[in-house]
Amino acid sequence: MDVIPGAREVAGCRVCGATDWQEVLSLGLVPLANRFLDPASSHGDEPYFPLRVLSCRACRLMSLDHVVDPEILYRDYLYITPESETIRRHMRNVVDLFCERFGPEAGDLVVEMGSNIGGQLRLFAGKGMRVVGVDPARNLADVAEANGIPTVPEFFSVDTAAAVRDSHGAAKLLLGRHVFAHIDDLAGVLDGAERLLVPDGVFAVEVPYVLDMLATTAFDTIYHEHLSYFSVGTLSVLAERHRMRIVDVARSSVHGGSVLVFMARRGSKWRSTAAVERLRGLEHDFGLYGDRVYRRFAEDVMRVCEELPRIVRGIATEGGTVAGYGAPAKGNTILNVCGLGRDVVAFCSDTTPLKQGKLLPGTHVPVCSPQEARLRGPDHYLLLAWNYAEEILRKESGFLAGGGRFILPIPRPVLVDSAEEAVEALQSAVQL
Ligand code: DWN
Ligand code: ZN
Repeated sequence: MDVIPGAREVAGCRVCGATDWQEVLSLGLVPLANRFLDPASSHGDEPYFPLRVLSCRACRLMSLDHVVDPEILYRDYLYITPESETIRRHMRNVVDLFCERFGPEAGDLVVEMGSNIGGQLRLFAGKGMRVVGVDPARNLADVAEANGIPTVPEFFSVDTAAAVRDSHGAAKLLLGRHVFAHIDDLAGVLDGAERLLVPDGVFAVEVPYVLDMLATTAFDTIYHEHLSYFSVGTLSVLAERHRMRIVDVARSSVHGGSVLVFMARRGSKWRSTAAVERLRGLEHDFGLYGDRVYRRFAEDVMRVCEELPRIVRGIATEGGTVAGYGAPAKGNTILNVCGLGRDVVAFCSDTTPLKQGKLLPGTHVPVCSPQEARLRGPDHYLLLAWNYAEEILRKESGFLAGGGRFILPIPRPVLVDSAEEAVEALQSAVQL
Protein backbone atom coordinates (compact mmCIF):
# COMPACT_ATOMS: atom_id res chain seq x y z
CA MET A 1 0.00 0.00 0.00
CA ASP A 2 1.42 3.45 -0.97
CA VAL A 3 1.92 5.90 1.86
CA ILE A 4 0.75 9.37 0.82
CA PRO A 5 2.44 12.21 2.73
CA GLY A 6 -0.13 14.35 4.55
CA ALA A 7 -2.86 11.69 4.41
CA ARG A 8 -3.74 8.36 5.95
CA GLU A 9 -5.88 5.55 4.64
CA VAL A 10 -9.06 4.70 6.54
CA ALA A 11 -9.22 1.23 8.05
CA GLY A 12 -12.40 0.83 10.15
CA CYS A 13 -15.61 2.85 9.94
CA ARG A 14 -15.40 6.00 12.10
CA VAL A 15 -18.99 5.46 13.27
CA CYS A 16 -19.26 1.74 13.99
CA GLY A 17 -15.74 0.30 13.58
CA ALA A 18 -16.73 -2.27 10.91
CA THR A 19 -14.40 -2.97 7.99
CA ASP A 20 -16.85 -4.32 5.40
CA TRP A 21 -16.74 -1.53 2.82
CA GLN A 22 -18.57 -1.24 -0.47
CA GLU A 23 -16.43 0.65 -2.98
CA VAL A 24 -18.72 3.32 -4.38
CA LEU A 25 -16.80 5.73 -6.55
CA SER A 26 -13.28 6.76 -7.44
CA LEU A 27 -12.82 10.30 -8.72
CA GLY A 28 -9.08 9.88 -9.23
CA LEU A 29 -6.29 12.06 -7.86
CA VAL A 30 -7.65 15.51 -7.06
CA PRO A 31 -6.06 18.61 -5.47
CA LEU A 32 -7.44 20.15 -2.26
CA ALA A 33 -10.63 22.09 -2.99
CA ASN A 34 -9.78 25.18 -0.94
CA ARG A 35 -6.06 25.32 -1.73
CA PHE A 36 -6.24 28.24 -4.14
CA LEU A 37 -2.92 29.24 -5.70
CA ASP A 38 -1.00 32.46 -5.87
CA PRO A 39 -0.30 33.17 -9.58
CA ALA A 40 3.17 34.52 -8.69
CA SER A 41 4.44 31.26 -7.16
CA SER A 42 5.35 28.03 -8.90
CA HIS A 43 2.74 25.27 -8.86
CA GLY A 44 4.89 22.25 -9.57
CA ASP A 45 4.42 20.87 -6.08
CA GLU A 46 0.64 21.17 -5.90
CA PRO A 47 -0.44 18.18 -3.78
CA TYR A 48 -2.98 15.71 -5.18
CA PHE A 49 -4.75 13.10 -3.07
CA PRO A 50 -6.99 10.13 -3.95
CA LEU A 51 -10.69 10.99 -3.86
CA ARG A 52 -12.49 7.71 -3.35
CA VAL A 53 -15.79 7.03 -1.59
CA LEU A 54 -16.77 3.91 0.33
CA SER A 55 -19.96 2.85 2.07
CA CYS A 56 -19.90 0.92 5.34
CA ARG A 57 -22.15 -2.11 4.93
CA ALA A 58 -22.81 -2.21 8.70
CA CYS A 59 -24.02 1.36 9.42
CA ARG A 60 -24.05 2.82 5.86
CA LEU A 61 -21.72 5.68 6.61
CA MET A 62 -20.36 6.97 3.30
CA SER A 63 -16.75 7.88 3.82
CA LEU A 64 -13.67 8.94 1.92
CA ASP A 65 -10.96 6.30 1.99
CA HIS A 66 -8.20 8.85 2.76
CA VAL A 67 -8.05 11.44 5.53
CA VAL A 68 -5.93 14.49 4.79
CA ASP A 69 -4.23 16.02 7.84
CA PRO A 70 -6.62 18.70 9.21
CA GLU A 71 -3.65 20.93 10.04
CA ILE A 72 -3.07 21.18 6.26
CA LEU A 73 -6.73 21.79 5.50
CA TYR A 74 -7.95 24.22 8.12
CA ARG A 75 -5.34 26.35 9.89
CA ASP A 76 -5.44 29.04 7.24
CA TYR A 77 -8.83 28.89 5.55
CA LEU A 78 -10.23 31.02 2.77
CA TYR A 79 -13.88 30.01 2.83
CA ILE A 80 -15.81 32.81 4.44
CA THR A 81 -19.54 32.25 4.71
CA PRO A 82 -20.80 34.39 1.80
CA GLU A 83 -22.97 37.48 2.19
CA SER A 84 -25.97 35.65 0.80
CA GLU A 85 -29.65 36.11 1.51
CA THR A 86 -30.10 32.31 1.25
CA ILE A 87 -27.57 31.72 4.04
CA ARG A 88 -28.78 34.61 6.18
CA ARG A 89 -32.35 33.31 6.06
CA HIS A 90 -31.16 29.82 6.89
CA MET A 91 -29.12 31.00 9.87
CA ARG A 92 -32.12 32.86 11.22
CA ASN A 93 -34.17 29.66 10.83
CA VAL A 94 -31.59 27.68 12.79
CA VAL A 95 -31.90 30.11 15.71
CA ASP A 96 -35.71 30.06 15.56
CA LEU A 97 -35.86 26.27 15.35
CA PHE A 98 -33.62 25.88 18.37
CA CYS A 99 -35.44 28.51 20.42
CA GLU A 100 -38.93 27.18 19.62
CA ARG A 101 -38.04 23.55 20.24
CA PHE A 102 -35.71 23.82 23.25
CA GLY A 103 -36.72 27.11 24.89
CA PRO A 104 -33.34 28.51 25.97
CA GLU A 105 -33.21 31.49 28.29
CA ALA A 106 -31.30 34.76 28.01
CA GLY A 107 -27.80 34.24 29.37
CA ASP A 108 -27.61 30.55 28.31
CA LEU A 109 -24.35 29.62 26.61
CA VAL A 110 -24.21 28.64 22.94
CA VAL A 111 -20.92 27.22 21.62
CA GLU A 112 -20.35 26.74 17.90
CA MET A 113 -17.59 24.63 16.39
CA GLY A 114 -16.42 25.67 12.92
CA SER A 115 -17.84 29.09 13.71
CA ASN A 116 -16.08 30.80 10.76
CA ILE A 117 -16.28 34.59 11.19
CA GLY A 118 -19.13 34.35 13.70
CA GLY A 119 -22.20 35.13 11.57
CA GLN A 120 -24.37 32.42 13.11
CA LEU A 121 -23.32 33.19 16.67
CA ARG A 122 -24.09 36.87 16.23
CA LEU A 123 -27.74 35.87 15.69
CA PHE A 124 -27.78 33.85 18.92
CA ALA A 125 -26.17 36.78 20.74
CA GLY A 126 -28.98 38.96 19.35
CA LYS A 127 -31.43 36.75 21.28
CA GLY A 128 -29.61 37.47 24.54
CA MET A 129 -27.52 34.32 24.70
CA ARG A 130 -23.84 34.20 25.55
CA VAL A 131 -21.75 32.83 22.68
CA VAL A 132 -18.32 31.29 22.14
CA GLY A 133 -16.89 30.17 18.80
CA VAL A 134 -14.33 27.43 18.22
CA ASP A 135 -12.56 27.39 14.85
CA PRO A 136 -9.08 26.13 13.95
CA ALA A 137 -8.63 28.74 11.19
CA ARG A 138 -6.55 31.38 12.93
CA ASN A 139 -7.17 33.95 10.20
CA LEU A 140 -10.96 33.55 10.61
CA ALA A 141 -10.89 33.44 14.41
CA ASP A 142 -9.11 36.83 14.32
CA VAL A 143 -11.90 38.28 12.14
CA ALA A 144 -14.58 36.82 14.44
CA GLU A 145 -12.88 38.33 17.50
CA ALA A 146 -12.72 41.69 15.72
CA ASN A 147 -16.48 41.26 15.08
CA GLY A 148 -17.02 40.86 18.84
CA ILE A 149 -17.47 37.05 18.86
CA PRO A 150 -15.08 35.40 21.36
CA THR A 151 -13.44 32.57 19.40
CA VAL A 152 -11.02 29.83 20.45
CA PRO A 153 -8.65 29.23 17.50
CA GLU A 154 -8.64 25.45 17.89
CA PHE A 155 -10.17 22.21 16.69
CA PHE A 156 -13.09 21.13 18.88
CA SER A 157 -12.02 18.28 21.20
CA VAL A 158 -12.41 17.11 24.79
CA ASP A 159 -9.62 19.48 25.78
CA THR A 160 -11.18 22.47 24.03
CA ALA A 161 -14.56 21.59 25.54
CA ALA A 162 -13.04 21.44 29.03
CA ALA A 163 -11.28 24.77 28.52
CA VAL A 164 -14.48 26.47 27.31
CA ARG A 165 -16.43 25.02 30.24
CA ASP A 166 -13.79 26.20 32.71
CA SER A 167 -13.89 29.76 31.45
CA HIS A 168 -17.56 30.16 30.41
CA GLY A 169 -19.51 27.41 32.21
CA ALA A 170 -21.60 24.59 30.71
CA ALA A 171 -23.43 25.11 27.42
CA LYS A 172 -27.10 24.76 26.60
CA LEU A 173 -26.31 24.26 22.91
CA LEU A 174 -23.25 22.97 21.09
CA LEU A 175 -23.73 23.62 17.38
CA GLY A 176 -21.71 22.40 14.39
CA ARG A 177 -23.04 23.61 11.04
CA HIS A 178 -21.30 22.02 8.08
CA VAL A 179 -18.32 20.96 10.11
CA PHE A 180 -19.24 17.53 11.50
CA ALA A 181 -18.72 15.88 8.10
CA HIS A 182 -15.16 17.25 8.17
CA ILE A 183 -14.17 15.52 11.41
CA ASP A 184 -12.32 12.21 11.62
CA ASP A 185 -12.35 11.75 15.41
CA LEU A 186 -16.12 11.75 15.94
CA ALA A 187 -15.78 9.97 19.28
CA GLY A 188 -13.54 12.80 20.54
CA VAL A 189 -16.13 15.37 19.51
CA LEU A 190 -19.00 13.50 21.17
CA ASP A 191 -16.95 13.12 24.34
CA GLY A 192 -16.29 16.86 24.16
CA ALA A 193 -20.03 17.51 23.78
CA GLU A 194 -20.71 15.41 26.85
CA ARG A 195 -18.10 17.36 28.81
CA LEU A 196 -19.44 20.74 27.71
CA LEU A 197 -23.22 20.46 27.84
CA VAL A 198 -25.59 20.97 30.77
CA PRO A 199 -27.59 17.75 31.57
CA ASP A 200 -30.45 18.75 29.25
CA GLY A 201 -28.11 20.37 26.75
CA VAL A 202 -28.40 19.84 23.01
CA PHE A 203 -25.77 18.93 20.46
CA ALA A 204 -26.92 20.03 16.99
CA VAL A 205 -25.08 19.17 13.80
CA GLU A 206 -25.95 20.17 10.29
CA VAL A 207 -24.51 18.05 7.50
CA PRO A 208 -24.97 17.65 3.76
CA TYR A 209 -27.79 15.11 3.62
CA VAL A 210 -26.64 11.96 1.86
CA LEU A 211 -30.15 11.28 0.60
CA ASP A 212 -30.13 14.59 -1.28
CA MET A 213 -26.59 14.04 -2.49
CA LEU A 214 -27.49 10.67 -3.99
CA ALA A 215 -30.87 11.82 -5.36
CA THR A 216 -29.42 14.91 -7.06
CA THR A 217 -26.13 13.32 -8.20
CA ALA A 218 -24.35 16.05 -6.23
CA PHE A 219 -20.94 14.42 -6.50
CA ASP A 220 -19.35 17.86 -6.11
CA THR A 221 -20.13 17.60 -2.39
CA ILE A 222 -17.29 15.07 -2.45
CA TYR A 223 -13.88 16.59 -1.73
CA HIS A 224 -11.19 15.99 0.83
CA GLU A 225 -12.77 18.19 3.53
CA HIS A 226 -15.90 16.04 3.56
CA LEU A 227 -14.82 12.81 5.17
CA SER A 228 -18.34 11.56 5.94
CA TYR A 229 -21.70 11.63 4.12
CA PHE A 230 -24.37 11.03 6.72
CA SER A 231 -27.90 9.72 6.88
CA VAL A 232 -30.10 10.09 9.97
CA GLY A 233 -29.83 6.31 10.38
CA THR A 234 -26.04 6.45 10.54
CA LEU A 235 -26.09 9.40 12.92
CA SER A 236 -28.49 7.45 15.16
CA VAL A 237 -25.96 4.63 15.38
CA LEU A 238 -23.28 7.16 16.33
CA ALA A 239 -25.49 8.86 18.93
CA GLU A 240 -26.46 5.53 20.53
CA ARG A 241 -22.83 4.49 20.82
CA HIS A 242 -22.22 7.67 22.82
CA ARG A 243 -25.22 7.42 25.14
CA MET A 244 -27.12 10.04 23.17
CA ARG A 245 -30.26 10.05 21.07
CA ILE A 246 -31.52 12.02 18.08
CA VAL A 247 -34.49 14.03 19.31
CA ASP A 248 -35.33 16.10 16.24
CA VAL A 249 -34.37 16.64 12.62
CA ALA A 250 -35.00 19.40 10.08
CA ARG A 251 -34.22 19.28 6.38
CA SER A 252 -33.36 22.33 4.30
CA SER A 253 -32.19 23.08 0.79
CA VAL A 254 -29.09 24.92 2.00
CA HIS A 255 -25.81 23.71 0.43
CA GLY A 256 -27.79 21.60 -2.02
CA GLY A 257 -29.69 19.65 0.66
CA SER A 258 -28.82 19.46 4.34
CA VAL A 259 -30.20 17.96 7.49
CA LEU A 260 -29.98 19.55 10.93
CA VAL A 261 -29.92 16.87 13.61
CA PHE A 262 -30.52 17.59 17.29
CA MET A 263 -29.04 15.13 19.78
CA ALA A 264 -29.44 14.99 23.55
CA ARG A 265 -28.31 12.68 26.35
CA ARG A 266 -30.32 9.46 26.53
CA GLY A 267 -31.54 10.32 30.03
CA SER A 268 -32.45 13.92 29.24
CA LYS A 269 -35.97 15.33 29.25
CA TRP A 270 -36.14 15.60 25.45
CA ARG A 271 -38.21 13.03 23.54
CA SER A 272 -37.79 12.16 19.85
CA THR A 273 -40.27 13.67 17.42
CA ALA A 274 -42.02 11.69 14.70
CA ALA A 275 -39.87 13.52 12.13
CA VAL A 276 -36.88 11.40 13.14
CA GLU A 277 -38.63 8.11 12.37
CA ARG A 278 -40.11 9.59 9.19
CA LEU A 279 -36.69 10.39 7.77
CA ARG A 280 -35.30 7.02 8.73
CA GLY A 281 -38.24 5.44 6.93
CA LEU A 282 -37.58 7.57 3.86
CA GLU A 283 -33.94 6.53 3.90
CA HIS A 284 -34.96 2.91 4.11
CA ASP A 285 -37.42 3.26 1.21
CA PHE A 286 -34.76 5.03 -0.85
CA GLY A 287 -32.51 2.01 -0.47
CA LEU A 288 -29.74 3.56 1.64
CA TYR A 289 -29.21 0.26 3.47
CA GLY A 290 -28.37 -1.83 0.40
CA ASP A 291 -25.61 -1.74 -2.22
CA ARG A 292 -27.71 -0.90 -5.26
CA VAL A 293 -28.38 2.78 -4.64
CA TYR A 294 -24.64 3.47 -4.43
CA ARG A 295 -23.96 1.64 -7.71
CA ARG A 296 -26.66 3.76 -9.35
CA PHE A 297 -25.14 6.94 -7.90
CA ALA A 298 -21.76 6.05 -9.41
CA GLU A 299 -23.39 5.49 -12.82
CA ASP A 300 -25.27 8.81 -12.57
CA VAL A 301 -22.03 10.61 -11.71
CA MET A 302 -20.28 9.14 -14.72
CA ARG A 303 -23.15 10.34 -16.92
CA VAL A 304 -22.83 13.92 -15.61
CA CYS A 305 -19.07 13.76 -16.13
CA GLU A 306 -19.63 12.90 -19.79
CA GLU A 307 -22.49 15.31 -20.49
CA LEU A 308 -21.11 18.43 -18.81
CA PRO A 309 -17.82 18.63 -20.76
CA ARG A 310 -19.78 17.95 -23.96
CA ILE A 311 -22.01 20.97 -23.33
CA VAL A 312 -19.20 23.28 -22.20
CA ARG A 313 -16.84 22.28 -25.02
CA GLY A 314 -19.71 22.55 -27.52
CA ILE A 315 -20.27 26.19 -26.54
CA ALA A 316 -16.56 26.95 -26.78
CA THR A 317 -16.32 25.25 -30.21
CA GLU A 318 -19.13 27.46 -31.49
CA GLY A 319 -17.22 30.56 -30.41
CA GLY A 320 -18.98 31.18 -27.09
CA THR A 321 -17.24 32.15 -23.86
CA VAL A 322 -17.82 30.18 -20.69
CA ALA A 323 -16.87 31.46 -17.23
CA GLY A 324 -17.49 29.90 -13.84
CA TYR A 325 -20.02 31.57 -11.53
CA GLY A 326 -18.64 31.28 -8.02
CA ALA A 327 -15.44 29.53 -7.04
CA PRO A 328 -16.81 27.21 -4.34
CA ALA A 329 -14.90 24.21 -3.03
CA LYS A 330 -17.46 21.99 -4.74
CA GLY A 331 -16.76 23.68 -8.09
CA ASN A 332 -13.21 22.43 -7.96
CA THR A 333 -14.45 18.85 -7.80
CA ILE A 334 -16.55 19.45 -10.90
CA LEU A 335 -13.80 21.15 -12.90
CA ASN A 336 -11.02 18.74 -11.94
CA VAL A 337 -13.05 15.55 -12.29
CA CYS A 338 -14.64 16.66 -15.58
CA GLY A 339 -11.31 17.87 -16.99
CA LEU A 340 -12.58 21.42 -17.54
CA GLY A 341 -9.59 23.75 -17.43
CA ARG A 342 -8.68 27.22 -18.61
CA ASP A 343 -8.86 26.14 -22.26
CA VAL A 344 -12.67 26.18 -21.92
CA VAL A 345 -13.41 28.07 -18.68
CA ALA A 346 -11.99 31.57 -19.16
CA PHE A 347 -12.20 32.62 -15.50
CA CYS A 348 -14.36 32.30 -12.39
CA SER A 349 -16.21 35.15 -10.74
CA ASP A 350 -16.41 35.07 -6.94
CA THR A 351 -17.49 37.58 -4.30
CA THR A 352 -14.88 36.44 -1.73
CA PRO A 353 -11.96 38.92 -1.69
CA LEU A 354 -9.60 36.17 -0.39
CA LYS A 355 -10.22 34.12 -3.57
CA GLN A 356 -9.98 36.98 -6.08
CA GLY A 357 -6.65 37.19 -7.91
CA LYS A 358 -5.90 33.54 -7.12
CA LEU A 359 -5.95 30.47 -9.36
CA LEU A 360 -8.22 27.49 -8.81
CA PRO A 361 -6.51 24.34 -7.54
CA GLY A 362 -5.63 21.90 -10.29
CA THR A 363 -7.19 23.70 -13.25
CA HIS A 364 -5.48 27.05 -12.54
CA VAL A 365 -8.49 28.97 -13.82
CA PRO A 366 -8.09 32.59 -12.59
CA VAL A 367 -10.61 34.00 -10.10
CA CYS A 368 -11.84 37.58 -10.41
CA SER A 369 -14.43 39.83 -8.82
CA PRO A 370 -18.02 39.99 -10.14
CA GLN A 371 -17.30 43.56 -11.30
CA GLU A 372 -14.39 42.41 -13.45
CA ALA A 373 -16.41 39.45 -14.73
CA ARG A 374 -19.14 41.83 -15.88
CA LEU A 375 -16.57 43.84 -17.86
CA ARG A 376 -15.23 40.69 -19.49
CA GLY A 377 -18.81 39.74 -20.45
CA PRO A 378 -18.96 35.96 -21.03
CA ASP A 379 -22.08 34.66 -22.79
CA HIS A 380 -22.37 31.57 -20.58
CA TYR A 381 -21.80 30.99 -16.88
CA LEU A 382 -21.17 27.53 -15.55
CA LEU A 383 -23.03 27.79 -12.24
CA LEU A 384 -20.53 26.19 -9.88
CA ALA A 385 -22.33 27.77 -6.89
CA TRP A 386 -25.55 26.05 -8.03
CA ASN A 387 -26.75 25.78 -4.41
CA TYR A 388 -27.56 29.51 -4.61
CA ALA A 389 -29.19 29.16 -8.06
CA GLU A 390 -32.39 31.04 -7.31
CA GLU A 391 -30.66 33.98 -5.61
CA ILE A 392 -27.96 34.21 -8.28
CA LEU A 393 -30.21 33.98 -11.32
CA ARG A 394 -32.48 36.67 -9.88
CA LYS A 395 -29.44 38.86 -9.24
CA GLU A 396 -28.19 38.29 -12.80
CA SER A 397 -31.44 39.18 -14.55
CA GLY A 398 -29.55 41.77 -16.63
CA PHE A 399 -27.13 39.14 -17.93
CA LEU A 400 -30.06 36.86 -18.79
CA ALA A 401 -32.03 39.67 -20.44
CA GLY A 402 -29.00 40.31 -22.64
CA GLY A 403 -29.15 36.72 -23.93
CA GLY A 404 -26.71 35.17 -21.43
CA ARG A 405 -27.29 31.63 -20.23
CA PHE A 406 -26.37 29.59 -17.16
CA ILE A 407 -25.21 26.00 -17.34
CA LEU A 408 -26.60 24.16 -14.31
CA PRO A 409 -24.28 21.19 -13.69
CA ILE A 410 -26.40 19.37 -11.10
CA PRO A 411 -28.58 17.21 -11.07
CA ARG A 412 -28.21 16.89 -14.87
CA PRO A 413 -26.24 19.38 -16.95
CA VAL A 414 -28.75 21.73 -18.56
CA LEU A 415 -28.92 25.29 -19.91
CA VAL A 416 -31.29 27.59 -18.02
CA ASP A 417 -32.34 31.18 -18.54
CA SER A 418 -34.49 31.95 -15.50
CA ALA A 419 -34.49 31.40 -11.75
CA GLU A 420 -37.74 29.45 -12.05
CA GLU A 421 -36.25 27.05 -14.59
CA ALA A 422 -33.20 26.47 -12.39
CA VAL A 423 -35.31 25.83 -9.29
CA GLU A 424 -37.53 23.43 -11.21
CA ALA A 425 -34.52 21.49 -12.51
CA LEU A 426 -33.09 21.22 -9.00
CA GLN A 427 -36.33 20.26 -7.33
CA SER A 428 -37.16 17.61 -9.92
CA ALA A 429 -34.55 15.34 -8.36
CA VAL A 430 -35.16 15.98 -4.66
CA GLN A 431 -36.81 13.29 -2.51
CA LEU A 432 -39.60 14.71 -0.38
O1 DWN B 1 -18.71 22.45 4.10
C1 DWN B 1 -18.31 23.45 3.55
C2 DWN B 1 -19.30 24.44 3.07
C3 DWN B 1 -20.30 24.81 4.10
O2 DWN B 1 -18.70 25.61 2.62
C4 DWN B 1 -16.88 23.73 3.37
N1 DWN B 1 -16.16 22.48 3.27
C5 DWN B 1 -16.51 24.67 2.28
C6 DWN B 1 -17.65 25.48 1.74
O3 DWN B 1 -18.10 24.85 0.55
P1 DWN B 1 -18.31 25.70 -0.77
O4 DWN B 1 -17.09 26.51 -1.04
O5 DWN B 1 -18.77 24.78 -1.82
O6 DWN B 1 -19.47 26.67 -0.24
P2 DWN B 1 -20.47 27.67 -0.92
O7 DWN B 1 -21.09 28.48 0.14
O8 DWN B 1 -21.38 26.96 -1.83
O9 DWN B 1 -19.55 28.62 -1.81
C7 DWN B 1 -20.12 29.54 -2.68
C8 DWN B 1 -19.05 30.36 -3.34
O10 DWN B 1 -19.64 31.15 -4.34
C9 DWN B 1 -18.33 31.30 -2.37
O11 DWN B 1 -16.95 31.35 -2.72
C10 DWN B 1 -18.99 32.63 -2.63
C11 DWN B 1 -19.40 32.54 -4.07
N2 DWN B 1 -20.61 33.29 -4.40
C12 DWN B 1 -20.55 34.26 -5.40
O12 DWN B 1 -19.49 34.48 -6.01
N3 DWN B 1 -21.69 34.94 -5.70
C13 DWN B 1 -21.77 33.02 -3.73
C14 DWN B 1 -22.91 33.73 -4.02
C15 DWN B 1 -24.20 33.46 -3.30
C16 DWN B 1 -22.87 34.75 -5.05
O13 DWN B 1 -23.89 35.41 -5.37
ZN1 ZN C 1 -20.06 1.79 9.94
